[in-house]
Amino acid sequence: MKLSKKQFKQDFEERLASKFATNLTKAGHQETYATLASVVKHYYSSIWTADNQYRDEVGKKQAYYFSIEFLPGKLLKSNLLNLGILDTVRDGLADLGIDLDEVAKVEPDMAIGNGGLGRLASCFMDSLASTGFPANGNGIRYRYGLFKQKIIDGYQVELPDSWLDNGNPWEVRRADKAVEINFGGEVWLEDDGKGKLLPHYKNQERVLAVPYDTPMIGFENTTVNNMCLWRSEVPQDLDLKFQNLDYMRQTSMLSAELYPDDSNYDGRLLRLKQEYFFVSAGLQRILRHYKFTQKKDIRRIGDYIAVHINDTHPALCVPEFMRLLIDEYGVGWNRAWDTTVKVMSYTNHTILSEALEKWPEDMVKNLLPRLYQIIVEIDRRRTAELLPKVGATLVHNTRIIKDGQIHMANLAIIGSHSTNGVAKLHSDLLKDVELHDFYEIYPERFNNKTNGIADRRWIQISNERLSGVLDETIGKTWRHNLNDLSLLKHFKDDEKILKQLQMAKYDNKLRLAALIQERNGITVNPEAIFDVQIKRLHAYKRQLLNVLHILKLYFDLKDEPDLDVVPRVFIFGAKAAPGYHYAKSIIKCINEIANMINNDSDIDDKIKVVFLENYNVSLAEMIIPAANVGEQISLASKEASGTSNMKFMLNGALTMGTLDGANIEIFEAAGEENNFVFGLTKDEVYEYYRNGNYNARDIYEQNPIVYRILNSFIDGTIPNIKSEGREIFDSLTIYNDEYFVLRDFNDYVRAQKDLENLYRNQTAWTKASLMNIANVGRFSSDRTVREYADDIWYIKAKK
Ligand code: TH1
Repeated sequence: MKLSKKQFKQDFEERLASKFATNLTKAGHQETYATLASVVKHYYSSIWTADNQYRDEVGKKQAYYFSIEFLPGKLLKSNLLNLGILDTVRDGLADLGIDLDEVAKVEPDMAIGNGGLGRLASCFMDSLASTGFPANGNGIRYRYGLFKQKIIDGYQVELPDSWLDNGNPWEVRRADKAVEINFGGEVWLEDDGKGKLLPHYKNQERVLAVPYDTPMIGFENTTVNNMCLWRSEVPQDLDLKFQNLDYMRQTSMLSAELYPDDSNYDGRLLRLKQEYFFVSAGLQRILRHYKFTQKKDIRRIGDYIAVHINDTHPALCVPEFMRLLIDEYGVGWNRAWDTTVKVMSYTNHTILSEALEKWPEDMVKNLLPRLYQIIVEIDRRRTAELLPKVGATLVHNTRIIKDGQIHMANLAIIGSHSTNGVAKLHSDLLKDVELHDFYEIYPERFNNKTNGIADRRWIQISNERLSGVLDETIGKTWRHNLNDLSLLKHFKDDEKILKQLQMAKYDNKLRLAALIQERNGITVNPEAIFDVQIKRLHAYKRQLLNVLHILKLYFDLKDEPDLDVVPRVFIFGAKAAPGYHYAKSIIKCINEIANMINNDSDIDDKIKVVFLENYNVSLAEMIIPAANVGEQISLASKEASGTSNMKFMLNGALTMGTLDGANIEIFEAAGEENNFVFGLTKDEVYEYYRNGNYNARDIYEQNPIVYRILNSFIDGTIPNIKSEGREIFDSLTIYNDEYFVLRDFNDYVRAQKDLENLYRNQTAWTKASLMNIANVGRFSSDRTVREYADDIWYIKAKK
């Protein structure tokens, strides 16, 4: 949009006066932020309304991304950037004596997601709008987002994330578009006199779902999509007998909190209720909107909408869409089924068995009696149809209802036309191993969509310093098309450019060093290697491998204080699921090891270990631009994709990584020689599984370095750990090291040595860094969403 600085300053001052009855000299940070957001909202609202109007008139197909998590972070700067007014507003505020960066800090992170899965959904929201696709989000407006993490005495303590306390300037409550959701009770079918069976209900629990819409603004275009988040409330016309506090409490619980689980399955009833709640609400709104705006035959809805099931959490889309079509819109079973399969598509994000959702049959039957009937019928018809075609074994292995459980992945695959994994390796594993039986039956449904990241947020907003260097070197077209970063290759031997890249990195390191000083009271050397591992704490991600290497360096230096090492700062950020005891023990150990090393005068600043508390999107935006190395060290086959690996690459960090998830494609694109590859391959891991011959205890007993490091967890070397050290020791030596940490240790140490040697040659290092930036283009989520649009949703971009 067009906006002059003068106009902006006038709008801002007027709004400050009308909204808060104050002025520039008296306004506090909250007032300044709320005023700015309100002005920005005014700027985009006409574009938003116009785009909605256009869609209703043109009636093109739209996609709906159903996700139980979104993780947008802060919206102020990204809205400014996408509207094309970031610089104008920054300058205008500066004239008024206000620092935009300070104002931006006031906005709480929107953290209604746990990690990669939720962040991916938000990257897609940004990219879908920015590439002009009509595609909207659908989720839950949790009153409390992902918990805030405090580290107290080395332990993780969880505090509530009450992010809505000061209001949310971006959302619009649409009470007129509320829908009703029903749970429990009894259902029976009665003939309607015309030979059709219609359901009748008794004693259902009624809940009102109220939508809150947040605009997803495209980058310098006219597309504004909608992220619709549902809040649960008590219906206004509720029977008096239900109007009690308990009912109120129950109802508001539904959208009260995000499950702080990252890929660990937690089978609580409330979670199932949440899943049905946002699925039913979203589908009801879509169908109503279609009826209202298109006035076309409901049986053609498959030509106008696509619904995406992001992991299995929204898999109830399949039976709920069937229910709505059949019971509410009078469509026959066969037509409804064909439409459902055409409309739905599903992404699998993990093969970890503990994350595969299964619900007890009785639970579904009691909570969602009509859906249960429909699921049984889907299962029955499919079994009858396929038995003669593919035989009993395949049918049995792929049934939706098995062993008294509803298998949500099976429901999603069977009820949709597309199942995709999130990186090549992961998609291959789905086809060849994990979902092989489904692949035999429906080979045409399987495909890969390698994840991507919203590059605008992960460089233009978070790394202005590097963005500036790029503008001066290769022009600005990369801001619109990330593939243009390949122009940088021409400068790989240009010493002036390499120097500038180094200086940008150094400045970002200074900025992070100041933050570390402020938050942790640790002084770090900005010349040191900034070696970063930031992600959820999970055994398969192997933060422990990183820790063992740190301990090795520490003992080496204790033995030989004059050892010639390149100084390193090891930086961690990680939240553990509150119920994940082992992960919490690892956090405690990292913090105690940090204390031990940081306070050891023998070590000086050769090694520093920093655990930054409350890792979230905003903190990632501070850390990643300053990283020299990103640790992506999961056991091969376990990390479906990973996405922080792509953010590090974009910001010129080198990857220390295994051949897992999207790392493989990163190494392919940027060159193995410009990164550090180590560890078992997926095939070697599966070979161990087949033979059952992994023996961690042998490694512990036979490798004196490993022996000494592991003993330090239990012999008092690391102060202030008790049971935590023992737990970790036992997990590796007695319980046979589930994720092969010890097996990969030697090769990891070797790769770390290579890394250190390369860093000694700053020119060679920076060249490798440049090659990572120059080859990152395909990891833009603009590319990913185009593939979804072309191959799965069949939607077209505006133009
Ligand atoms: C993550 C995967 O672990 C990660 O590898 C991938 O990059 C990311 O999804 C995006 O595709 C997952 N997060 C969750 C969260 C829940 C359940 C399963 C997964 S898989 C709650």
